[in-house]
Amino acid sequence: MTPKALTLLIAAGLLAAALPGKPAAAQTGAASASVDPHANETKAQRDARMKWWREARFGMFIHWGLYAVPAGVYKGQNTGGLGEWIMRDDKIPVGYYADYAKQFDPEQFNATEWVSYAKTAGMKYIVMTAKHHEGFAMYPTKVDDFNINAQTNFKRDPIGEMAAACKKAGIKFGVYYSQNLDWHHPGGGTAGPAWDPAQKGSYDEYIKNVSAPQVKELVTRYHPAVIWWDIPSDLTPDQARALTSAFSSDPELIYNNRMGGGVAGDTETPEQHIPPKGFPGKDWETCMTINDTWGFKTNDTNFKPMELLLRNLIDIASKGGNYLLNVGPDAHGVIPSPEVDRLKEMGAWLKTNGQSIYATTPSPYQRLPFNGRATVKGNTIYLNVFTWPENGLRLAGLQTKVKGAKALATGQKLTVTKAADGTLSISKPSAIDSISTVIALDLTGAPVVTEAEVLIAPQTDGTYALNASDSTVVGNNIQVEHGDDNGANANLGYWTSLSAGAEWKVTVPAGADGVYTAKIDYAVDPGSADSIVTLQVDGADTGITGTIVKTGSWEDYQTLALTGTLTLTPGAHTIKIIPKSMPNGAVMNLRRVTLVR
Ligand code: FHN
Repeated sequence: MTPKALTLLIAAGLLAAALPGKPAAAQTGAASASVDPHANETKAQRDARMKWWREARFGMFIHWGLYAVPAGVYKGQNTGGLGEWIMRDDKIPVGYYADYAKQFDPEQFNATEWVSYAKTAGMKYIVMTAKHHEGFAMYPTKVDDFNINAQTNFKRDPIGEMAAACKKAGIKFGVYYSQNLDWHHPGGGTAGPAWDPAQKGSYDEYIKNVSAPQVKELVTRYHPAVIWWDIPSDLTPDQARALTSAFSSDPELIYNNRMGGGVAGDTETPEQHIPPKGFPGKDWETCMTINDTWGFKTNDTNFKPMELLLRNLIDIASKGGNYLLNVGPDAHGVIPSPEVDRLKEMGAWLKTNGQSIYATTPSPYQRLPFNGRATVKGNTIYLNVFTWPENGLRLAGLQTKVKGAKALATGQKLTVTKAADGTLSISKPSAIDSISTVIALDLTGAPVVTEAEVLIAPQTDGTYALNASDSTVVGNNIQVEHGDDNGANANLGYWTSLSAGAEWKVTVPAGADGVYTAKIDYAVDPGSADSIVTLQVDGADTGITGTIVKTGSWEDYQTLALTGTLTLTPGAHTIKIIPKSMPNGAVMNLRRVTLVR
């Protein structure tokens, strides 16, 4: 985990928590039959409604609004935060901010071109900000005149043009709508105290007179396939109903879990991270920036490498989710070229390997013995191999008979041999893709996988190496990050909750029982405060603890001897590592725990 990634993750959590009066239930979308228009639909109806979305896997998020004018700079100072939050972060007065509209003339905006970027990238849908927290409508709303048509010289309708261009290109179009935060209109949420008297007003009036009629306008005028609410609030049932009142005309509409007011919504929306296990049985979508901001910022050039973006998409698909990847166009209507370049490269890979992503179902494996991911479609398992293992590609536990294997990109037939214990070995294709080589395994039926429990035995020197790659993570706030050679370099990262940990099953043969000490190989950012971890055996505390002192960086690994001992008796045991305190919001990147007798 990089410090930047962590900062964003924490920011997202704190952000939600900082909103006044936002109960936890609203964040997770507690169901209520009366206010959610989809609450009573049958599974078959839901499956039919969600079909295109589930098959899509990859979409484009567009954050575009007045914030593209300051582009992260106010009165000569760079904002430390997100581009689209500059009004709130720098407490820009309402009138001053509204004047940015006079400079907003995105003469190069071309909906057909933007949609073509999405299409070339292999994206199947677009979600674009119709109104973000700044309160500025990117379409000619009749609700009031704080909109692109009334305030700027650009007398066009970006939302309408995008909707039309998407329809022409056969891509689904959705709108993002900030229903709760609105820093311009009196009564809109401000995420903390208001900073301008012009913001004072009734929230109820705001919902009734601004949010609800604008949502109705968007639904009836543009018929979006998706409404992307942001951020949830504790709406009353009447306010929630006012927001969804127009939905009856578009029963196919899909909306996320960020409305609040007891509306569960259709999709979970992890932001800036990929949950280690996805959301089994639920529809979910990770939204993520390509650099570190959603709305354009001149000074943010921290663009993620395309390898990471693509592997993120593969990872998400292997867990049954969608990837909504953001672009932040500038005030001229131009999507930054580093973003476009990455999209093109992703599209090139997907052109030959997209079969392993679109309309797939999650991996049947809990863990793979190589650095990569798996997806399934019908009777085919797709293996996305990030790093070809030096000792060859092996796969254990597959019960279904293999008919044949090929490299998806080239069609090259591969040889599959089966060892006595059922482990398959797959021959190496002549062309290896440095990002991911896809192997399609054709089976005689739908894949059935039985995974053997990994029981770790002592090494020849009597120590136990409990590697991150062999661990089972507990909780959704920690994940195994596979390094390039998986085994030695994998680490447990994104470890951001006291309730998250990792465990290993060990077998202790007679003679190997006794008293052990422990050490860990870990790395942590120098900016972090010290966390404390402890080990448990079969759920009981051992008294072993360690204080995680800073290393040089998230990648600078050191060995730390923990204090205390644990006793292992003959038989099988579960060793678990958990944090006791985590003052900095993240524990560490952990490569392994070594037990020494
Ligand atoms: O505050 C917003 C943020 O500006 C951005 O729109 C993201 C996208 O998911 N959502 C909010 C934070 O959760």
